[in-house]
This record gives sequence, structure tokens and C-alpha cells, in this order.
Amino acid sequence: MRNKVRLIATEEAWSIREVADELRKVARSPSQSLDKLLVKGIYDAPADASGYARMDFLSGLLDAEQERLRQMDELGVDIHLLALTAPGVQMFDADTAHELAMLANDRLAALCQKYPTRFAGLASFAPHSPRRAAKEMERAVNELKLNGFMINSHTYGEYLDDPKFWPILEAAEALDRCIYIHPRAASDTLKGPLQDYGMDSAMWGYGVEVGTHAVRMMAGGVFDAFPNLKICIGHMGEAVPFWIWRINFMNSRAQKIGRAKKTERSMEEYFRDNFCITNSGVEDPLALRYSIDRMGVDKVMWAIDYPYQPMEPAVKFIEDFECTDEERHALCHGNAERIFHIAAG
Ligand code: 1WB
Ligand code: MN
Repeated sequence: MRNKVRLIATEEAWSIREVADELRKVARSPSQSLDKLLVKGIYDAPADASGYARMDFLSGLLDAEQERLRQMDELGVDIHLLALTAPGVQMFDADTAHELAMLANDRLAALCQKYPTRFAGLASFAPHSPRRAAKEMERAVNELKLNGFMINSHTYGEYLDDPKFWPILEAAEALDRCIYIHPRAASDTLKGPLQDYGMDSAMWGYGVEVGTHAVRMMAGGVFDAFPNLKICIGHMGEAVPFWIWRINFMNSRAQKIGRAKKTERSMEEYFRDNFCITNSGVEDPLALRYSIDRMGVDKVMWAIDYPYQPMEPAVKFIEDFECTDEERHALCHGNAERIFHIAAG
């Protein structure tokens, strides 16, 4: 038996009643967003009518101190790095989004203060009004002592390479806190073939959406403007680690013939210097080994994706994963402590 290694799970979903109530209104609204398929199922479905409701993600999302903590105790999970679950506040109007982000941040901070050795938190913000978002980001770090930020990919079809959002990137860089880009369903202009067969969400659409977001940021030269900005993507890097060689090759060719934007560094360099990933929701040892070898072990963190992913198999997966002691410490807690400013245990 090896000694117990500290386990920090780095992409754990959580919500508050007020946000859940607002998402129920979205489910009943005329919005054409592809997110509605899932939002309806989780927040506005009779218990027996929907697959999502049958799985009852909602009670798992609204809970921290009861069943979640009980399972963490039982399985030896030290910390959940919590964040308001997708789609966060991004489907709401700007003012509602801002108010609910602040409320969620206050609640999350209270939870982290009550259980400083069990919970850490990523702050929400409303990207709709980037300057107001930047102020809330400052409050979240300086006053609430939260550990970084969570954004759920696009906001009304717009992505972070758009300079209108740059006050948000500037704030994250200045505060030295990572922005975690979690998926939501693909934006209206990307969603066409993702609407059928359950492809809208975690099976495939989420990875397409966030992979696209990450490549837009790299190819758009965002990291020339913000060289120290750190972005985390989950779900084993949304397939980007697997594609990065080809992204790099084809982007450099496209730059030479004037089809892509000229950037100061290569796509390989942006991915290496500005990104880290977690294995949330992917319990495949081959994919994890590949990602570590491709990106370096200091860039990869363990995550569960609770409650969408059950806790026990995720713990067993990382405990059974074959790696060196040094890799295990980096994956299970060391990287999370460094990247998300979590006190060493
Ligand atoms: C699911 C997975 C749903 C995730 C989610 O809703 C999120 C799902 C916001 O399995 O249906 C996730 O983060 O992987
Ligand atoms: Mn997830």
C-alpha cells in the first residue's frame, strides 16, 4: 500500500437555488439555445419524464455539506474545487447574470471559509459587461479569496478572442488567476449537426464548443496581448492535446500564405505556455498517459466532474493509474495547489 496522496478534484460542479430557479425560467422561455435540451431536463422536468431528472443531478449540484462531503470522506477526496455549473449565468440578461454571479461567489466563498481544507472555489462573472465582470473578478480574489475563475464558453455566441472581452483577460492576468473554460452547448452558429442523437452536450458537442474556443484564442493571437494569461480546459483538454501537432503545422502554413493571423509565437508554444488541462469526466488511462507525455506532467490535473460523473470510479481510476510518485503528486494535488493557489496540505 502506498501512502495516501492528497486528492484535490479540480472541476466539481455546484449550484445555488437562485440560479436553478432562473434556469427553470430559461427552460420555459422562447430561447433557441441548444443548452435548453439539457437545462430543461435538469431544471424543469417532472421526476419521471426526463433522463436527466431521473439521474437527479440537481440535488447533487445543490449539495456540498451533506452527501458530497460524506462521499469525499468515505473515498479520501480531500478537496473539491467547486464552480457554478454550466451554463453558469451566461444565458441570463446582463444584470441578472451579474447579480447571480455575485450571489454565487458570496455563497461559494462562505462555503470555502467554513471548510478551508475541503472546498476551494472558482468565481463566476457575467461576461456580458466585461468591465463590470473585471470588477467582480477583483472582488472575488482580493476580498472573497476565491481561487480562480470559471467561464462557460461562449456568451451569446461570442468568444474570448473578441477584444470586447479583453478587460476580463486583463483582470485574470493581473490577478494571476487561471480562467477555467468549461463547456456549454455549441453557439447558435455552430450547433446545426449537434442537435440530434444526444450529441448536444457531454458526449460530443461540449468538446467541439470548447476546443473551438481554445483554438480561436490561440489562432487569434490573444496570448500575444496577454502572455501570462493561464487557461484551463477540462475533459482531457477537449481533444486539443491530441490535435495540437496538426493545429500547429497547419496554422504555421496558413500564416505563411496569409490565411491565418500572424502571431508572435506558434500554436505549440501557446498551448505549452498558456494552457493546462484536467481529466474531468475522462477515465481513460491511455488518454491520460498521452496528455502527460504530450503536455508535461506539470500541466495536467485530476478532476472528477461530480455529480455528472460518479465519485467512486473517478477515485479508483486515479489510484490505479500507473505513474511515478512524482507524477502522482503533481496530478493529484501539486499542480492544483500551484495553479489555483490552494494551500499545501
Ligand atoms: C453533463 C456533463 C451535463 C457535464 C452537464 O451539464 C455538464 C452530462 C451542465 O453528463 O449530461 C460536464 O461538465 O461534463
Ligand atoms: Mn465538466
